[in-house]
Amino acid sequence: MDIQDLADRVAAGERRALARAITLVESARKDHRAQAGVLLEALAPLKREALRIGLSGTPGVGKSTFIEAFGMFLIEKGLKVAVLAVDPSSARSGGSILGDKTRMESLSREKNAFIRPSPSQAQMGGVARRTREAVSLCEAAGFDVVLIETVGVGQSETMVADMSDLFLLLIAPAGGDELQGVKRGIMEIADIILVNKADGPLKETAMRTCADYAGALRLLRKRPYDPVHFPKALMVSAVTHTGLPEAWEAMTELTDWRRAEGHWSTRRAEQARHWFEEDVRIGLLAALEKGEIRDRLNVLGGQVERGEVGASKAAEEMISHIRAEMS
Ligand SMILES: Nc1nc2c(ncn2[C@@H]2O[C@H](COP(=O)(O)OP(=O)(O)OP(=O)(O)O)[C@@H](O)[C@H]2O)c(=O)[nH]1
Ligand SMILES: [Mg+2]
Repeated sequence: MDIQDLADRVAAGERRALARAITLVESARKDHRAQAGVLLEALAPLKREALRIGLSGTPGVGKSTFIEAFGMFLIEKGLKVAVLAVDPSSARSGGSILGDKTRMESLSREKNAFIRPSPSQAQMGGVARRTREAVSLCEAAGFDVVLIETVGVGQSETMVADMSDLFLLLIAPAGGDELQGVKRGIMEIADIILVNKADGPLKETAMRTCADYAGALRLLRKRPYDPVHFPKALMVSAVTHTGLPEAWEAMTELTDWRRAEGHWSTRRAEQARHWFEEDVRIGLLAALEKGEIRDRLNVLGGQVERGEVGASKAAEEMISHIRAEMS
């Protein structure tokens, strides 16, 4: 494969080249990893930046429908929109991809849109790296907005928030006790909560739900990277498109403020550092599973099992062994 040619075509915004490039960064094969590295290095000097928007919400809340509507809204504003899905749980079957095809029908036909479904079954570490690289590729290809969608399970929300400039949480209208169903940790990372399905008979419930969340957000500790009135809760309807301009306005207001106050670049720098350390950690953990080190772990593990040596003592010995191996 000619990597420089692929880089040139990605840089020219060719969607087929972008799809191929993402397939390359998704591959775990050693030679592909090396090529992916060359590709990303070749594109880095472009220094193109998109607005990275993380989007989460439980199954059925309307993520796909919202992305279709909001994506089209952005495209009508003249923006280029990429959509990446992250689903490390493999909880969803192939059915939802089929569902997405019908739910993102207009968007998938747009030449200024690019939609990429989630790579199948992988652990969080691998998913994070691949998604970050896919985001970089979309930026290099000249997309203005990259939407990173995740279903609300496990650690995936924190992971997506840690690679986004803006994190949206989509909520369905529901009675009061539902509020407790949303984990506090998720509330704390949300920049904007969107109560979806604020239409038809659900509208009144949506209004109450929105007020409940607005109240809950006010009770959270103030974050230094938020202007007044943020984080906030808004109502939208992915079906009738109500509230989409207001939601976009809120996103723009927040990101403009963060840029002006220096939080945007600080946050990106911190995120880059976080992912660097995370990759080192993942690499070290992977090294534990290989060759001589794995053998040693097994031997010491057996001794611990048989009560021949204490767990802490064995761990100390293991770590000194690894240190000696590395120096
Ligand atoms: N009334 C109403 N229904 C909506 C709205 N948005 C989505 N729905 C409906 O809610 C259902 C689920 O929508 P999806 O967009 O597939 O939800 P999702 O969050 O992508 O679901 P998963 O992919 O399974 O996680 C569909 O029947 C949609 O038509 C909305 O704004 N109003
Ligand atoms: Mg969906």
